[in-house]
Amino acid sequence: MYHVAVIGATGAVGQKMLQVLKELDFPVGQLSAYASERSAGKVVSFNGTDVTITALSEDIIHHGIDVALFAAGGAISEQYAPLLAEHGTLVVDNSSAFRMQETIPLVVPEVNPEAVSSTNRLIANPNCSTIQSVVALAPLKHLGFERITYTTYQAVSGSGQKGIEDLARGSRGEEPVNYPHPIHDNILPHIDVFLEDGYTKEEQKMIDETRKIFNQPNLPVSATCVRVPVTNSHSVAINVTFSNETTVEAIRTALADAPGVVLVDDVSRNQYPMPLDASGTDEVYVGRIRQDQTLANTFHLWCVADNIRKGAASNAVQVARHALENGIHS
Ligand code: A2P
Ligand code: 11C
Repeated sequence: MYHVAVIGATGAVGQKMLQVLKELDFPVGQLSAYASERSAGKVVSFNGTDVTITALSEDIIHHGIDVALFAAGGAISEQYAPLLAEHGTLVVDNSSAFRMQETIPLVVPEVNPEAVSSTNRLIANPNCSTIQSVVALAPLKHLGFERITYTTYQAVSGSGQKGIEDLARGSRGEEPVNYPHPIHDNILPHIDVFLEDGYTKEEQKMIDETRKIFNQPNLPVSATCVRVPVTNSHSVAINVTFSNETTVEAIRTALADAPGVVLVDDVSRNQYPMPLDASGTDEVYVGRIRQDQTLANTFHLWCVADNIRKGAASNAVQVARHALENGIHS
């Protein structure tokens, strides 16, 4: 059994980590919850028990933590995650701070478990949109990826509690606080900051992380990331070109057998993946599989997953479990 810490335990992802640690039967001997000074003394619930929040400080290295799950944003991760890892804690970081560092594994257990080596105590959790996309694509890797494009439809829960509140505000006719425009009854082709080339950072994360996870640094990948007025679960339209010929039926067969994937693809009965069905689960749902009529060996896939669970909390817990099973922490 392990002493497990959740950093950012009052946030949307941190709260879900507490729930998922229990639901996925993670071997928690002791649970410690950390957040900012503002939350010190508040309580959160783990496995039916109240846990008092500790204000995060460098003292944490003396708290005997075996496994730390970080969900308090990049700046907090930069300050504390390497420090804890140096002191022997296995750290899984949900921020983007370390994802593209060469020596730090970026892991989705169903996709690239081999990226975890026994020497690395700091492991990065990919972006939520990336996680569900690579889970949907991994079973097709044997066909050879030539090119991938993503168009996302991302829920407001991806922005944390403040995104959910802006959608609620809009539905009451109030102005947004978190987003630059109303999200209620609207869509925003804008997630994270704009970069010099006109892409957003969210789009660039999907591009870079896909290349790293599939170990194809030069793979042509492009993305358009869009915020939609959905409370929870991201959807991604994927267009993928393979080096080898295949069929819709062969893709369906590969996905039906794949770990972490649920095939929902029966348009004769109006069956396709939707956010309302994905929310509250850890699977990635894939459907609307069809040939692109404009390009050879190219297919469309539609995939939906709970961005707070598989896209963040559940994947982090699964990564920690995988690392422990592989002997990272004694
Ligand atoms: P707090 O509630 O005390 O501000 P979300 O992404 O849903 O907004 O959550 C962010 C999480 O990160 C919260 O748990 C928040 O705690 C935590 N956090 C923010 N700033 C700090 C900090 N300086 N030290 C530790 N945790 C922090
Ligand atoms: C969103 N995907 O929906 C983002 C949230 O790099 O971990 C997660 C950002 C990240 O806004």
